[in-house]
Amino acid sequence: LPLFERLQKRIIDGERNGLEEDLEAGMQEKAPLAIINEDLLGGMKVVGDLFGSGQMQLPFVLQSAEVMKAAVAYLEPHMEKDDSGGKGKLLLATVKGDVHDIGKNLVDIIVSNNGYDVVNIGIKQPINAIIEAAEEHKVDAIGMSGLLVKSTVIMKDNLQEMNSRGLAEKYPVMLGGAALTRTFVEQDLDEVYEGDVRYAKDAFEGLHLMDRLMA
Ligand code: B1M
Repeated sequence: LPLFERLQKRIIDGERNGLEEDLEAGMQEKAPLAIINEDLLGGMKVVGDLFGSGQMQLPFVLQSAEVMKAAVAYLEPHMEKDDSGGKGKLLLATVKGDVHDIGKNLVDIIVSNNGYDVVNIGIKQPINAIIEAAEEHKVDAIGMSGLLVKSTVIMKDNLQEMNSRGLAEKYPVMLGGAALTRTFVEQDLDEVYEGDVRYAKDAFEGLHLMDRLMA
């Protein structure tokens, strides 16, 4: 197989042997971010489709996710970056009950490589932990990720909790993850939250949102 098709197939098959060599060769031809966006994410999409249609079992999805993470970790140090920080601070968490973190971690990489400080508190984070970390680190905005349909309900509860604690004015919120839609966030949840709540369809939109918020 040609190099970039092979890289994509590695994600689908969860095949890690030889991954670094292929990524090295790939970086001779294009930027690390282009490899992620054009090749690796396509592989994850195939995995999602196969799993969703019952053609792939969960342990294999996990293997694919691990190869994806290893690939991103290998490419990350080679990315162009302004990691000086100081443009603003974003808290990132995957919401309670949800373990999906590949997308959240991509947002972390893109936003922190572009001059922001990111406090990434990980997966399965209840709203108390999110608020506590936001207050402790004095962040400018809160980002919540979730891929499960039930996570969209949790996000709504979280926004209500922030309203009731009087934190809505203080924290603009950015939401992302495959189960959300722009309409759900920017119309339905916008009516719930007393502060500013926005949808980011991908990591770059997350960065642009931060740029607008901090302008
Ligand atoms: Co799960 N899973 N999974 N899974 N998994 C999905 C989400 C699913 C859609 C698959 C499917 O059925 N086709 C489905 C959800 C269905 C639903 O809720 N209706 C599903 C399911 C059912 C489950 C389990 C329940 C399976 C089970 O146990 N029976 C279980 C849930 C466990 C839990 O959370 N409690 C589960 C487990 C797993 C693994 C552990 C095996 C693994 C996760 C590994 C990990 O993340 N460390 C996994 C994976 C890999 C997937 C799929 C295949 C791929 C997700 C992914 O990483 N995509 C996924 C299929 C799909 O999404 N269509 C699926 C690549 C990633 C870059 O995309 O995260 O969407 P994404 O991020 C994007 C944007 O959404 C955005 O930016 C990124 C791109 O730049 N974005 C943000 C994301 N967060 C953002 C935050 C922002 C801004 C933008 O600001 C804050």
